Amino acid sequence: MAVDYTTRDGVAVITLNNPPVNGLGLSTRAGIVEGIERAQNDASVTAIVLTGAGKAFSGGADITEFNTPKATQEPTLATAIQVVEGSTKPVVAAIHSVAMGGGLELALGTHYRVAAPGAQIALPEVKLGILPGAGGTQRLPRAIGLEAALNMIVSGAPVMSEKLAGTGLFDEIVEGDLLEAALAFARKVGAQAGPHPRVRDRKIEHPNAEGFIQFVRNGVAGVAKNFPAPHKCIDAVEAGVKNGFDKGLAFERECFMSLVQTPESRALRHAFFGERAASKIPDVPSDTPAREIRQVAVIGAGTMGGGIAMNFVNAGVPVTLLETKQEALDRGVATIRKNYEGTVKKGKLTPEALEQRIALITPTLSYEDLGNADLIIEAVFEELGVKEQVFKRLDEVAKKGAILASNTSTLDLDRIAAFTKRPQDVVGMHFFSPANVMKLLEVVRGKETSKDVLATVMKIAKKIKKTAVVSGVCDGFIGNRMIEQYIRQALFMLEEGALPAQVDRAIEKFGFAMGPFRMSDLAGNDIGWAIRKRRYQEHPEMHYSKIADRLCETGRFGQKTGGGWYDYKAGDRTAHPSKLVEEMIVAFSKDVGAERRKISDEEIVERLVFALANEGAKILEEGIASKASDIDMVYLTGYGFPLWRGGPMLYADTVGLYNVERAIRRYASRPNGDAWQIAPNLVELAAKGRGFND
Ligand code: T1G
Repeated sequence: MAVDYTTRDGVAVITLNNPPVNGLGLSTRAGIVEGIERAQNDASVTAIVLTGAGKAFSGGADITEFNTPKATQEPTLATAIQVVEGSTKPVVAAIHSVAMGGGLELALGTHYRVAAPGAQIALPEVKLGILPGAGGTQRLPRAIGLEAALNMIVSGAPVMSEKLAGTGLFDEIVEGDLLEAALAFARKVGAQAGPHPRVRDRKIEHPNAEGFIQFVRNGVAGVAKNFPAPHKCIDAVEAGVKNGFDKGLAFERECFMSLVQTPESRALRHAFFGERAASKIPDVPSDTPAREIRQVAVIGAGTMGGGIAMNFVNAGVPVTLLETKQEALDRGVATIRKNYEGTVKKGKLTPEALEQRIALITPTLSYEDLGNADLIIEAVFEELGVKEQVFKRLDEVAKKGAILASNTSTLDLDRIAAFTKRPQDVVGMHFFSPANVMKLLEVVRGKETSKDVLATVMKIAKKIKKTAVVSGVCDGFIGNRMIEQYIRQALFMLEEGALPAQVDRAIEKFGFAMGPFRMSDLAGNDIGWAIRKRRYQEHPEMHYSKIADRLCETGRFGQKTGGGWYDYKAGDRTAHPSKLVEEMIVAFSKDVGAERRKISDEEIVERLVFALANEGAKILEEGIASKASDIDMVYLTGYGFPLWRGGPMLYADTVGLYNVERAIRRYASRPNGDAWQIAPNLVELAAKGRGFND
C-alpha cells in the first residue's frame, strides 16, 4: 500500500508514501480511505494527521493513470476526499515541499491544515489542459477567497505556502518540526467536541463576484484562444458561486471528464512527460556519475557565443570568453551587457545582479587561459577548417577530463572529434538563436562520446534551464534535418501555384509562430542558399525547387537587405507581399513548365507538417532520436510548433498514421512527388493501427 499508518499518543498518522511525488494513484487513494476508517474504529485515536513522505506532501493525481481504468476506479480522489471530510475525528494536514493539484484538493478536504514555509501550493491542472477535478474549483475559493483562488486555478502557478498564511487555507505556518507541530495541533482539536470545520461549508464572499469573473474571462480570452481549459476553470468556479457547492462540484466533474479527452490536454500531458523523458538516455544509466562543472569557457563572442555565455552566468557559473581580436571581444562583452540592460529596463533584473553576472565573465585572447575550464564550448565560424584549428588547439590546452563541445549546426561531429586525441570528451551542444532565450539544446552524441560526458551535459542543461534532447550524428541532427523537408515542400508549392503569404498564413493559422517565408526573411535567405549549394554538391539526386535560388540571385536576402520573399520598409519588420516576387514566382513556374494551380490551405498544412513527421519517422528508424517525444520536444521548444498540438509526431498520431500515409502517397503521385520517400516504419505503424508515441 502506498500509505503508511501509525499512531502517536492517540493521534493516527497517515503518511502518503508513493515516490517520487506521492502521486494519488489508486493504491494511494485506497490507503487513505483505509487509514481514515482504521482511525475511526480505533477508540484510542482522537485525531488524525495526514502527511507525505519524501519530497512532497503530494504532487497530485497520478498523471500516468489518466485515460486508463485505474483513473476512475473507486475510491476515486473525490471519494477519498469525501471520506476525509466526513471523518468524525478531526483530520489535520501537515503540508511541506509540494501540495499540488489533487494533493492540494486532498488537503482542502481536511478540517485543519498546518504547513511548513517554502512549500509550493498550486492547482496546475490547467497546464495539463484540464481543471482541478476533485473539488479544487469549489473548495479553494472558499478557503482563500474568489480572487486569489481564480488566479491560482486559471494560471496554474504555484504560490509559496508562507504567502497564504492568515488565509482560511492554513491554520498555522510551522517553522520547526512540522510533524510534531501537527501532532500537537491534532491533540488540541481532538479534545474539542465536533463537528469540525469543513471548507465546503464556508461562503464565498465577494462584493461583485459576477463582475470579477467577467474581468477574468476577458483577461483569458486573448491568451487561451487555443486552449479550452482556462475557460472551463472559470465556468466551474462560477457554477459554484452561483449554484452552491454540490451543483458546482457536479459541474466541475463534467468539465473535467470532457477536458481530459481533448487533443489539447493530450498534447500538454505529452509535453509534460516529454520534457522529463528527454533527459533519460536509454543506454546511459540515470546514476551515471556526472563530471563537476565549475568553470566554463566559450570560444567566440559573436551572437551565439555571447548568448551561450549568458546561459551559464545566469546560472551563476563563471565563463571565460575567448576571441581572437580585442575589438571582437569588446564588442561581444558590450552586447552581453546591452542584453542585460534591456532585462533591467523590463524590471526583470536588478542593476546589482547585472554587475554580478558581468563579473562572472572573464574575457581573454589567450587559449592558455582555458586550462582550468571543465566545459569548453566553441561557437566559431561554421566551417570545418576553422573548427579543426580550434579543436587541435583545445587538445593542447584543455585539462584532462574537460568536456569539449561544439555548437555546430551542420557539420559532422565525429569529424570534429577526430581532430583531438580525446574524442570521448567531445560532444555537440547545438544552441538555437538567440541562445540565451531559446529553450532547446540539441546534445549531439558522437560515436565516441562517453556516457558520463552525456550525463554531465544533460545535467548542466537542466541547470541552465534548457530542454536538452540527444541527437545522433547526421546532417542537420533532428530539428534542421526535418525543417529541410518542410522547406522543400514550401518551395515546391510556390512553383506549383501558391504564394509566400498564403503558405505562411496557412501554417500560422495551424499554429506555427512563423511561416517558412517570414522565417527565412528573418534568418536571411542567404543561409538557406549556402546550405542548398552544399546540398547540390553532396546530394545531386535530391530534387529541389530552384525558386529560392532565383530569389537569392537578385540579392533579396530578406529583412537585412530590405526585401526577400516580402518587401520591408526601413526600420519596420512588417512583411509586405511583394508584387515583384509574385511576378518572379509566376515567371519561374512558366520557365520550368509547371502548370500553376490553386493550392488549398489544407494541402499546405498537410505537406508541411507531414514532411516533418515523415522525416521524423526516418530519424527514429535510424536511431538518431531515441523516442518520438524527443522529436516533439525539439519542435515544441525550438521551432515554434504549436504546443496544443503536441509536436509533429503527436500530431501525426492524432490525425492517424493511416490517414498520414494516404496523404503522403497522394502527394507522391503528383508533380515533385519524388520528394516523398515514405518512411517504412510509418507504413508499418499505420498498418498496425498504432502511433509513433504509443
Ligand atoms: N503524476 C505522475 N508522475 C508525476 C507527477 C504526477 N502528478 N508529478 C511528477 N511526476 C513524476 C515526473 O514525471 C518525474 O518522473 C518525477 O515525478 C519527478 O518529477 C484530480 C487530475 C511535483 C513540482 O500537475 O509539477 O491532480 O522522470 O522531475 O522537479 O485535480 O513534478 O522521475 O520518471 O518534475 O521535483 C496535477 C506535476 C496533476 C504536478 C516536482 N499535478 N508535477 O518537481 O520533479 S492532475 C501536477 C510537477 C490532478 C486533480 C488532477 C513536478 C513537481 P521521472 P519532476 P521536480
